[in-house]
Amino acid sequence: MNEKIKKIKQHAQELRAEIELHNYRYYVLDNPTIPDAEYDKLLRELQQIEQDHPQLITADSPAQRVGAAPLKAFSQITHKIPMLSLNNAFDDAEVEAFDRRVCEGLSVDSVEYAVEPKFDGLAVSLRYEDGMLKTGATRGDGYTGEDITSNLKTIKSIPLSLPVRTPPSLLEVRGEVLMLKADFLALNQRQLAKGEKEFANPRNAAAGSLRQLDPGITATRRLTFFAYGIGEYQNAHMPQDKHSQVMAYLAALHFPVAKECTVVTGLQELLAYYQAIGAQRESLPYDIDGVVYKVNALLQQEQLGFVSRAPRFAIAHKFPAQEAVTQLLDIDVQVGRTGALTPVARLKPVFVGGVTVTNATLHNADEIERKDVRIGDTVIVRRAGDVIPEVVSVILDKRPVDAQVFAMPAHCPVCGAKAVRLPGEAVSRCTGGLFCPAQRKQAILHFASRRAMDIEGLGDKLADQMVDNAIVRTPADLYKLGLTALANLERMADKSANNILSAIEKSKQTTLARFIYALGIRNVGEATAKELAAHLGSLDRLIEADNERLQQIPDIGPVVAQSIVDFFAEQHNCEVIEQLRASGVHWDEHAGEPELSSAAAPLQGKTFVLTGTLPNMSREEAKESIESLGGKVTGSVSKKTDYVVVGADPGSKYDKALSLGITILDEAGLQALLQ
Ligand code: I6G
Repeated sequence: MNEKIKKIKQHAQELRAEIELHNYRYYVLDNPTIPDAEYDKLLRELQQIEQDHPQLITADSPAQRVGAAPLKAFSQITHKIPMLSLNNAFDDAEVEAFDRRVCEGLSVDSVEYAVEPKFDGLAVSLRYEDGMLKTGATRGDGYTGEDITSNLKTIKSIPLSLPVRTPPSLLEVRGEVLMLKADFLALNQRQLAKGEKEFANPRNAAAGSLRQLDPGITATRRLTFFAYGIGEYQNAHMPQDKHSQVMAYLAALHFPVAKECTVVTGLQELLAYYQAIGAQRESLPYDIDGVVYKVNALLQQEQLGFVSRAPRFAIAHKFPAQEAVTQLLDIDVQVGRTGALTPVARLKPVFVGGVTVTNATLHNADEIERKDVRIGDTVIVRRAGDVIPEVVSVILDKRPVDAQVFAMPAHCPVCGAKAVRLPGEAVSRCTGGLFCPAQRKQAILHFASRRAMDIEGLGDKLADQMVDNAIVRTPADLYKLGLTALANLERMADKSANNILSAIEKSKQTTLARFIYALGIRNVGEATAKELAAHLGSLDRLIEADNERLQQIPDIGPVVAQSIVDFFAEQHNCEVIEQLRASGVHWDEHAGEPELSSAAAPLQGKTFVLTGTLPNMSREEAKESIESLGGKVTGSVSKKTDYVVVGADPGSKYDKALSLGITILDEAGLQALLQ
């Protein structure tokens, strides 16, 4: 090789290392350090070199992630260590039984578990030989899967080679391939734009993308990988004590590991983790269908062993299914607080997302048309978390011949006022304003709701009666109510009327943020109300603020600003506010959030050492968080160290911590502890 080629080879190698590091920062740490254009420049330069000098191409070159030729069929790969399935638990009692079996099997009272979200994706195995990604396979039947190496190589969060000088001679990494919710929505938009069929959910989209014979197609679909464990390995510096340490080892090798992985002890902490992840489920960037619990100590895992095709040391605790099939019996139209007319599907009752659902939103006329929903259809209904159930799609094969097409009414079904659909808006609105009883009821319900003025006991039945009997027309009327007027309502005894009056009285003492939210200004939700209160500090400043001033507040754009200006320009709204203030509704204009008590120092006496780069927190942030709860951060590991927090590329402190058996935390573990 002449000198010039040697230099080019060296430069190509540097480019590869640099590009893979940027891939890691972008796709795994979610913390890019260069602009996209700069990254593209590096990749183009490498592509050019490899095009000009094909003899310099390496198997782990990021320029070769895309470009493998389409296959005729997938070949088979045998998993030497089978990819088993997990047993499922569908309720707390089944988890309790699992924990009891584990404790009895180990003759202990309580067990430490490594816990993680269960991704709704596809299990795969990645085989690295001498540090290079050689093959990647689907789980298949657990013993034999399909060789999808070229497709997996297009996933940029999967390392093509291991970033260590002396890699294991063999390492199989197991994990799940999935599509992030945001990438799924973007893909479906592209599918629609091309006139192609949308995918039903991120899992189907990920499965469809991974099973492409042409890796060029897979490369256009943004897939993500998360490691959950290992298979075969040889000559690896593999931690031998705990599963959580194995996960930290994989994170140090640049494999994506879910931030939510952590360690808990005993049944109560398992169930608390399930609740905590369940509460976050909707806001997570990926779909999950449960959580996984694994006995953390590897020796204990071995002791427990396997039963038929599943480990005894692990279980998946599943969330209730979020989708179900039922029949659409009719479509009604509901009138919302802002007059929006929403078509609502009346359904044959169906159990989904943990409750029986009888109604589901159809959003608006465009959505009904796009999904081609007709009365009488068999439909898929989705209820995710606290989100209103919705009709996702129609099973066309099951459409009866007499299924009826639905048309939005031209008039408000409650007050009869004209319904209009403004240009650019997806919804029709009732033009009746607060003369429309439906809008009045909704305004009062919103005003009284828990996150607004929190008037306990004022639910939809009572709001209906108050409006129908004309004893309440605006929220201000609530504070003028007397016992007789309330007690005269149907099914309202003196005692419950008194309770409502006390709740109304109690609500007079509120906060500015709650009051702003309670007003029901269009486009002003709870978070925006908090921003407005924090930045303006007084209601009068909010009333006086013009569009320009409002837009100086973070997260407030022209649409929200205009809604606020329009709201206060309406004389009627200002009168209601004055009446509310005159009735004694008040708040401390400059009160901030309550300070944390200085006694809250749960990490008092605990010593931490930080090593490596954490995915989301800087070292300073991690140190500050630990110290704010009373913990101490030191620079070296000793027997006195309680926790070593390990990020990517950890130093010798990590090895020392392993040798001393000190608890290793990754960033998610630290976050859990801080919480
Ligand atoms: O932690 C895990 C997540 C998902 C798993 C797992 C899984 O299958 C889709 N499967 C096994 C066998 C184990 N852990 C041990």
